[in-house]
Amino acid sequence: MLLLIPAYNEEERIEPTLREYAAYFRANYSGRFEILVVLNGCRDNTLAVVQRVAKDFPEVQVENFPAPIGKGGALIEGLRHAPKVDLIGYVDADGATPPSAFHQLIGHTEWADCVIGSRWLDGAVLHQAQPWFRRFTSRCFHAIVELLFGMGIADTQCPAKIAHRTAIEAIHSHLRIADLAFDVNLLYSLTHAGFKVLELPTEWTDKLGSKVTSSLFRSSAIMFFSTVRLRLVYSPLYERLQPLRWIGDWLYRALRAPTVKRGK
Ligand SMILES: Nc1nc2c(ncn2[C@@H]2O[C@H](COP(=O)(O)OP(=O)(O)O)[C@@H](O)[C@H]2O)c(=O)[nH]1
Ligand SMILES: [Mg+2]
Repeated sequence: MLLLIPAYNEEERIEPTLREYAAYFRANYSGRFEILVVLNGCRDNTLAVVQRVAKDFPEVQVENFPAPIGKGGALIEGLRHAPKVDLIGYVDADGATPPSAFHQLIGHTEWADCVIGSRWLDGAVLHQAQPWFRRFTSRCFHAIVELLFGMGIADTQCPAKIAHRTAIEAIHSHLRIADLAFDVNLLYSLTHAGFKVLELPTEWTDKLGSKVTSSLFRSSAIMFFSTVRLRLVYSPLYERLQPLRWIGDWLYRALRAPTVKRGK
């Protein structure tokens, strides 16, 4: 199993998360797991912090991309390692998902191609919920995603996800959202290709220091545009919309949004 942890300026939050995950999975999944932290453009000391932890836990590795590839971009890079492992997943660097909750998701991978944690299903345990305005924007985003894609997933954005290698390999070339709407891209590409996604209630502790909450308006606008763009990419109209592509490119530049190099 390979666990990816995207991290951006996380020197304050990542160390306990890494140590907890490494110790937990060494005890419960010995010899069969690795952690890969994927950094990009950090302006703090995250890299040195991760390297310090890696000295104690050789299961921890790090990849550092200098370019601003975003959380989605970092995960797209990390998921390139899928062919080397049986299961591949990701969690946030701040420890919002405890390792035992992630382990529970792994326990259900026999029943689906991808298993995802949910904060919005009955049975979810929220030790500390997100602030009310975050939950409000999250529900608005959910309504848009449901309207555009109708996947019937209550929480596309919970960053606790694990999938079989085969599923990721099959859809990797369809991953093109570099920002925080990456999860919608992943889930829609999987379900569209006929893979089964199982959503299960999980455990969650909202952590202080969120970068999303501190730039909520810009992040939400970027996520909205990316979701609409994804809908267009998967629509028969897409080829005919090519002459209008500059509008999208302009919007992403104006919002300083991360983008992925596109094949076509
Ligand atoms: N590699 C990378 N990771 C990012 C970027 N932006 C956010 N992240 C990571 O994404 C995760 C979620 O960020 P966080 O601010 O905790 O968001 P929240 O929990 O949704 O409020 C953390 O692990 C961040 O370090 C980015 O631009 N690049
Ligand atoms: Mg967080």
